[in-house]
Amino acid sequence: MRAKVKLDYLWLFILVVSLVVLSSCDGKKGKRGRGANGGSDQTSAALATYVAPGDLDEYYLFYSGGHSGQVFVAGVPSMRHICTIPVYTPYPGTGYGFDNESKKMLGGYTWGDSHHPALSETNGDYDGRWLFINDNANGRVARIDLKDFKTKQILKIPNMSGNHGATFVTENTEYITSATRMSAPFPSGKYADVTKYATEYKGILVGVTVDPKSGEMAVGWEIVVPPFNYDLGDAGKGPSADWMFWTCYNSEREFIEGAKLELTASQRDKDFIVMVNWKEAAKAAKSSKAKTVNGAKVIDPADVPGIAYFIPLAKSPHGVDVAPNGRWIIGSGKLSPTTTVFDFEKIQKAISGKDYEDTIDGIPVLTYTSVREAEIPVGLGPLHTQFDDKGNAYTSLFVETAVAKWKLPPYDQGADMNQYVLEKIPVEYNIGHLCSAEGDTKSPDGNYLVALNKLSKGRHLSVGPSIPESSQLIDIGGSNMKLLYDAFTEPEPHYAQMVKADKLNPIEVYKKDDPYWPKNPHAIWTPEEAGVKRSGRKVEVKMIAVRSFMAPDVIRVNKGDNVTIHVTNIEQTRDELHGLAINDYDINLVIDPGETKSITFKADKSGVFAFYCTNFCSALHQEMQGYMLVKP
Ligand code: K7E
Ligand code: CUA
Repeated sequence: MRAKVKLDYLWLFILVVSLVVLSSCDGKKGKRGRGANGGSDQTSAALATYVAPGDLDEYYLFYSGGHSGQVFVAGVPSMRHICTIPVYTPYPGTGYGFDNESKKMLGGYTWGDSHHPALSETNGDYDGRWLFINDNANGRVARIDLKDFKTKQILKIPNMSGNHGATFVTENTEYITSATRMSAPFPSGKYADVTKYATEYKGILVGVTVDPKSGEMAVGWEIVVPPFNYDLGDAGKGPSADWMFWTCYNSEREFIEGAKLELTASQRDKDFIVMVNWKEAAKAAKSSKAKTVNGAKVIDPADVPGIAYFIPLAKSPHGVDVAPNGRWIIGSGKLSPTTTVFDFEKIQKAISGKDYEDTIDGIPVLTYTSVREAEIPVGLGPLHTQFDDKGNAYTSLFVETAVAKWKLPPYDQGADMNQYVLEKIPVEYNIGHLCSAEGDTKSPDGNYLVALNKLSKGRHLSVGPSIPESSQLIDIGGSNMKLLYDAFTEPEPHYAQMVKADKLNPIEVYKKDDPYWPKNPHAIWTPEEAGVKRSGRKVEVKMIAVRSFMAPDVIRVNKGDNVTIHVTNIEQTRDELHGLAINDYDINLVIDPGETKSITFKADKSGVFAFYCTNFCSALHQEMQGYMLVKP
């Protein structure tokens, strides 16, 4: 059976325009540089981004690394890359994924697909404590501690298939959001053919709780929803603080083999935003209405009236973004040339008046015309929206390859909405997300905006067929948007977070006995405590590393022994890292000052294997070595 596909003209038009735009990106090398901007503009742009040697940037920019599974950190306005934080992927540079603890955290996976970083918030403002990020491929969320810029927890969410609608935090980091982009048979592990898609496949919306002290994440509740594709999310603020919002497409609830989802999922004029009251969900999870499935408290919204609602939105939406005041909810249907503003006050009125146009699987659909404030003709391919401090919004236009600046409500009665689209700036090329300074808080700074572009053709020296992603820094502080700088990253930033640098307070070393960090039971601080202990076939080594030796420097084991080495770097000086590499054993630990790391392995190759410090630590760094003797 084939789907009856209604290819409307707008859809065709957008497809054609997008192909034209994509193909015309080629070969415009350097044109914007000298031609369009002019000399004096270039000088002022250069000055605006120049951070003199020894000076510091004003903001941290945390980019997601997409399928690299990492987070990239840059400074703004210089846009210089400062560090890479490995999250879902081993990273030899920091030894991540090699020691026992981080290996265990990775849970056997070698990669993840990180899309949406979210800074923790207190009272709707970034508090500089943690950064959360999702894994779209393996249904996980992770927490990075911003005291040491390291991944501290990876939580696998049960029943999750494609965790894309994550991570977005509530006003006081009570919850982070998660949602399935690809519906699947529920509960996970169940088998059902795709021919049963409409009935056996389900989506889930998830509230992940965050411990206010430790940051420890746990699955709070899961809500089973119709088999749509739940895409992007955002948490409410101010008046809408108790709610979470996600867009969804494929409300046709079809997956027809060979019929192309891009067509079958674009038949209806409208898809939806789904909104969930997380306070009500938390209550329901504790009640008899919740069932435990694969360890998660699962709620059927049909059993809990008032927990969830659908809001109709132009078809195939991508981004949903809550304005700083929490009243305007902005959704963008990527096949429509408009972005839609919903009024949370009207939403509340529609809910209390039961002003529904439909009900789907027990979830009421609010009447579109009752909750919509306005449709803004921003341009072609609207995806995501960010905000400034002057009541303006900035929407990325993928197809038009531009950023549109427009005015948030109020609007004059019956006015031509075109007048509220204030300005557009082209970007090179085909923007996905954008990120403004402090953009997800109640009080964005309104000075910088970064366009995260999908294509960068011809904007840099060629490096073969696979080229870097482009990020463009735009000044939004004046009356006109100004392009300041092109920067490049490895694949593939989706979203980013920009936070005032002085909100973060990273440590310089792990101070001995600092109560903030859990005590490592294997830490030692003197050469006297170091040594090799054997019990049966188990060998345990306690090692110290300090400029410029390792103790012990000889480890004798027998072939087939199970060996564990705990290394403590007893330095208390900043940036005095030591490494431990064991030749031919694929072992690579990197230990920060004051840190202890462990590695367990089987000595399965006999012979003599040198070990050494990998991190250049002093003039006598080369001398920091020893031998592991594996007796046949
Ligand atoms: Cu790339 Cu947010 Cu995953 Cu849009 S998403 S572009
Ligand atoms: Cu320690 Cu090099």
